[in-house]
Amino acid sequence: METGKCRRRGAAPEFNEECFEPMTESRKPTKRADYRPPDYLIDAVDLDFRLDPERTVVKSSLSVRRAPQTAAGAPLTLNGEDLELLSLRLDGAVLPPGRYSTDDKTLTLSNPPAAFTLAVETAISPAANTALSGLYVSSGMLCTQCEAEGFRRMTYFLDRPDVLARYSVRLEADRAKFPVLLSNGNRVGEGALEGARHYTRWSDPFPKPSYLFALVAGDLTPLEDAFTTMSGRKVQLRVFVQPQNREKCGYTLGALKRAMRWDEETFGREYDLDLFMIVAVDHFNFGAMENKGLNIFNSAYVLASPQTATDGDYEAIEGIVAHEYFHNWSGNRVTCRDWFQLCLKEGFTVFRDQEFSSDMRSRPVQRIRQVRKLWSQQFPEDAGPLAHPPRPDQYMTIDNFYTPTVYEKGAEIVRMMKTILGPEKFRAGCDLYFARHDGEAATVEDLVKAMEDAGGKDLAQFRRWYSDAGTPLISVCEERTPDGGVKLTLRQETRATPGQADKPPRHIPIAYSVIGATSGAIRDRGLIELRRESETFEFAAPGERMIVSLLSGFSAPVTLDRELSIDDRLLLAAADEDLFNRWAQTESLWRDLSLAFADAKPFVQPEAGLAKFADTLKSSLARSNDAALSAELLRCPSEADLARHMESIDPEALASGRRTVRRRLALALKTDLKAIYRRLAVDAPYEPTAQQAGERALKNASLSLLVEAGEHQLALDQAINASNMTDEAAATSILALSGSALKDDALERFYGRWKSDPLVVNKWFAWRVMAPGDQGLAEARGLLRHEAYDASNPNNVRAVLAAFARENLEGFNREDGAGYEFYVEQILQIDRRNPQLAARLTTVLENWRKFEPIRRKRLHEALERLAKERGISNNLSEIAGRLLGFDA
Ligand code: B3K
Ligand code: ZN
Repeated sequence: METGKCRRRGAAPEFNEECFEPMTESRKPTKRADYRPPDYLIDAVDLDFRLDPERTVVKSSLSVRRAPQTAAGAPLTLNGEDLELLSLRLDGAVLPPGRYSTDDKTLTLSNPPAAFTLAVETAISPAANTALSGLYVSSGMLCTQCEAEGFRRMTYFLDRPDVLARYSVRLEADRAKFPVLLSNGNRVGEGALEGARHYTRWSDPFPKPSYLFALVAGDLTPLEDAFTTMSGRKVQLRVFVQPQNREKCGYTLGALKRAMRWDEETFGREYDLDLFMIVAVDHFNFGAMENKGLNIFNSAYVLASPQTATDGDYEAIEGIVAHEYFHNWSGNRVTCRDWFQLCLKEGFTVFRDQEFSSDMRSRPVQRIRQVRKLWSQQFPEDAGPLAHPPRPDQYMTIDNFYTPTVYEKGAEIVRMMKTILGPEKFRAGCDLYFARHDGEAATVEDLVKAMEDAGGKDLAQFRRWYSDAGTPLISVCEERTPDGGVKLTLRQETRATPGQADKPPRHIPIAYSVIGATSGAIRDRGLIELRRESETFEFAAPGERMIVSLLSGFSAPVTLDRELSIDDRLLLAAADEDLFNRWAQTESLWRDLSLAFADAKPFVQPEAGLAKFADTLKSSLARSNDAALSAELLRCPSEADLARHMESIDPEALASGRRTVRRRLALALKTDLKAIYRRLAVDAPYEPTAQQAGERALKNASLSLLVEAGEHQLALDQAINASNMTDEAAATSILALSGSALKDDALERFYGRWKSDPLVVNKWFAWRVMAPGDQGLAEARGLLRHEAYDASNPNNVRAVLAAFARENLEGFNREDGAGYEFYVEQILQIDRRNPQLAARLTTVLENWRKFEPIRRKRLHEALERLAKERGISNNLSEIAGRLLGFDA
């Protein structure tokens, strides 16, 4: 029995609130508290696009009316950026210059009537739009991205999510270059025009905010299917891709149909238009976009064939297709009142796509992947200078708030509400929310209120999850009671984050089970609802010593600080009924042993611990009947994952500690791993099923350790003979990252084979920059000049620069600071073309204060250089300022 003392952590760290945001007269943050409903409403919009990559003319006719609360004569201010204003008419009459004014961000009508039609004509240049926001060119096609504030880059508008209008759209373009012309809703007309041009007309019956508008023009081919909804309506489904890719979108179409059926069965949500379209584009700032009826996707999340996509790619496609489709209700039918409520649509929709993937695949393995992502992306954000509440209070640039906190923690908050209410009441809460707010722009508060009303539970304290930043730390103190039971004292504490010094206690659901230490039998299970700063819970003893397993299924996004003996940890790793917790114990042993061998964390008798851990892994593998789960058990956390647990990051020590533990365990398990590898190496025809994917994952996890134990040739043979991309990519990347003498051979073969497929080449770029030792920088520099590298494509930029900075801990964080200098140079160049991408790349440096002093100093210098550069974008300046401003 552990009898650790109930400890209190040190005082909250100091922070300088004034430094949170570098503020000047001209740059003031937008604040949530300043929200006011719009002064004017726009009921209908008629848009007419004369499309041309060099100069597109946009005619817009807006039916405007004064909002009930607005005083007569109040000015109307529309948003607009980078626009050439050609004409402006009010109720048909040209507006004289004295009746309106413009600046670089707005157009203001000084004294408009109560209701009127405003006709605006603007010109824009899609070809010059390198920011990929608004209307731009990608591989010869024209496409839009309007969320969050891209619509204003096409025409003047009330570009805010609480202005919902009905859109009708006419698109006109050269027929040969742009044979397909698409927009939201239903196609209601088309025809030929003089001069080899043509047009289509679209009408969307559902009022929507401008961020959900979309258009696409290009030479595209659809893959088509149909879906009959639960009420018997037939919906046409079309996935549009460039003609050469038509064979690669069948999986996407199937995933869409599965998502549509699942949302009916699980949430009672039915699709509402007669047509649903997905379009793949090559140049895209993120994964995909949920425009009403016309989702636009990064082609990396549409195109897949067994030869070119891995099991991981298929899984990502399924999840993202579902995510965007689910937005049709959680985001489109019920949208956000303002961008501070982003988490309302994103957190809820991530939760919905996570549940979908869990139903399609292994639920425990999906939970492991979700939590691993949370740990690697959201926990560091919460622990550093970019920490912010899931519902932020202010922003300089909303683009910078599409964060792991809004998405992943947002999903965890919805999951906790389900855990607290139970599945039936949670579903009733969702139904109530959709029924109450259909067709409206809602708030986070509206969702919680619906849960409260339907669930009959007070969630007042729970709301702090939305308003407070930071990850609660729960210290666990255990004592034996006189009658042999266990008394657990749980104390919660959340450290200060930017702008939030004091953190009142939160309402935290902690699922638990009680396990007999000798028998391994489950004695009890239930849910603790921790509400106070410190609370004690007692568990009766049914005859043998018990271990209480806490946080089953990772029931809350918190960190546990708990001392358990190695034997108790191994018992939980072997016997916990909760498979997530079984994995979590296993992963924590991989981690703590690696840190021990890196001299970064004490471990009682690490040699003995390693030997016992090897035995537990062997028996877990022997007993498991879930191959995907076994693969997860064999995975040592990455160097970046381990670094998060170091007081002062020393990349070389970490790499060496991790390598030692992997090698020692690989040698101890070699016979078992070989047997697994041989058993699973049978080459069945490839299917992207969860079952087959799990088996390939286990085979390749075994291969990875076998290479660590010296079996390099096995990997090269697999790379050469593989009949699918999963096995080929796994073998090639294992060699590339191992530093094996066979690595160059494997990488050369791979490129030679796939150089004509840009999506596959992105994988190869990432492996090259992840080269072990100090080769990464030279590789990254070289690849920026590579024949296959397109600096205007964010997928390429991420595959080289983000992979280098995020995944190559040793190579990027060289002691001489050359990695940082290179990275900052690149960010500054990218910022001139694409500020969203530049700012996103900069967030990789959020953990700069966690490094040992020499690297920390160099990182500080690099960040200061960024922040001081003249003329950088607001996006970049906000991130650089926040990184430098807060000392966590
Ligand atoms: N809603 C989009 C993200 C838009 C990002 C804008 N900077 C995709 C998604 O989350 O579904
Ligand atoms: Zn989303």
